[in-house]
Parts: sequence; structure tokens; C-alpha cells
Amino acid sequence: MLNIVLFGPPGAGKGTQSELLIKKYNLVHLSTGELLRSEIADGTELGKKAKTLMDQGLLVPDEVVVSMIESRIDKSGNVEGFIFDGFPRTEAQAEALDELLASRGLSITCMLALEVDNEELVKRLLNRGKESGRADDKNEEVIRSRIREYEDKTSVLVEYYKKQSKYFPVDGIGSIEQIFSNLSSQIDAMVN
Ligand code: B4P
Repeated sequence: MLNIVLFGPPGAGKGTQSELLIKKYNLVHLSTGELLRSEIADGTELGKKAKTLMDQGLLVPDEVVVSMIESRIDKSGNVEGFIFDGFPRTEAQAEALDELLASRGLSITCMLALEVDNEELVKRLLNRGKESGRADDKNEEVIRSRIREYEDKTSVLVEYYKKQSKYFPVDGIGSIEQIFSNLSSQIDAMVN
């Protein structure tokens, strides 16, 4: 199985590239951001609590996202692999993911990390905010809080996956096609 952690700060292109990678490699896309937004759209209790945090650019509690991911993995049946998009975002989430995969005889193949500078991230997200209606993309302060959350709690995961020799950085600046081609080359080099 090919199990990829697609990593990067908010706006790095994780969602964009995931859409392309799942088609090429026949993978299941697990995006915690999308799962949370669908809970919000359905007006669930979980969604209401998550919205308050997401609107401030803060992470939602680890146990919430871990149990969402666990139930999606178990519902997926026999698949060729998963792309974890926007998950894990803390060391506790990374440990929980390793444990829950190991208990099913699975493991992470690699972490592909999209590298983009902060000013480009802010520009992309404000742009998306104009079109998508996403509350957390509309306000520059909220976007900068999300980047701070990433720097404080998420960026440490580079070390976590480096220790496992699973960390592969990829330049996230350039055309979507070029970045997709670079990600694909990394994956092909690993599976062949
Ligand atoms: P997410 O939904 O994961 O959103 P994101 O990281 O902001 O966006 P993503 O990275 O997917 O967007 P993309 O770059 O593709 O998270 C939202 C919130 O949910 C978090 O802030 C947090 O509160 C909560 N959450 C989610 N997961 C969590 C977890 N595990 N634990 C705790 N809380 C969690 O796209 C950005 C824009 O860039 C798009 O407009 C796109 O068109 C553009 N773009 C992409 N590639 C480009 C390129 N090469 N050049 C120019 N523009 C590009």
C-alpha cells in the first residue's frame, strides 16, 4: 500500500495536489480540513465546536481529528492507499496515526512536504477567500494565526518523519503541473 502524508503550511497546495495524486495513484483522499468543513455544513455538535476554533485560525483538538481519521480508514475497505492531507498536524496526531496504522498492519510510506514562503501563502489564501467563501481565508489576521499554529505545532513533524527517513521536501512554488510532476517523480522513485 502507498500511504502518503502530504505536508505543508496552510495554502501550500496540499488540497490542490491531493486531487491530482488520488487520480494518478488510485488513492483515498483523507483531508481533515474537508471532514471538519462537512461537519460544520451538517450543523453537528462537533462541527459547531470546530467552527469556533477554525474561525480563529486555531487547531481543533487532537482526539477529534484522530477519531475522524480512524473511522474513515475503517470504512475504506480494501484500497491501494491513502493520502493524508492536513493530517497529522501535531506530534500527538503523528504518533496516533502510526499506532492506528500499525494495529492494522500498515505504515506511512513517506511524507512529501511542500515548501512555500509565508508571503506567498498569505497571497494565495486571501485570493481563495475572495472566491471560495471560506471564513478562515477572508481575514489576513486569521491566515497569519494559521501560519503561526503551523510554525508552533506542526512544523516539528519534519523532524518526526526525518527520524524515520520518510521526509521528502518538494518546492511548492511554480505551476500546479510542475509541482505535481515533481511529487510524482518522488513517489515513483520510492515505489519502483
Ligand atoms: P485545511 O483544510 O487543511 O486547509 P489549509 O491547510 O489551509 O489548505 P490547503 O493547504 O489544503 O489549501 P491549498 O494549499 O490546496 O485546514 C483548515 C483548518 O481546519 C485548519 O486551520 C484547522 O483549524 C483545521 N484542521 C484541519 N486539519 C486539522 C488537524 N489535523 N488538526 C487540527 N486542526 C485541523 O490551496 C490554497 C490556495 O492556493 C488555493 O486557492 C489554490 O488554488 C492555491 N494554489 C495551490 N497551488 C498553487 C500554486 N502552485 N500556485 C499558486 N496558487 C496555488
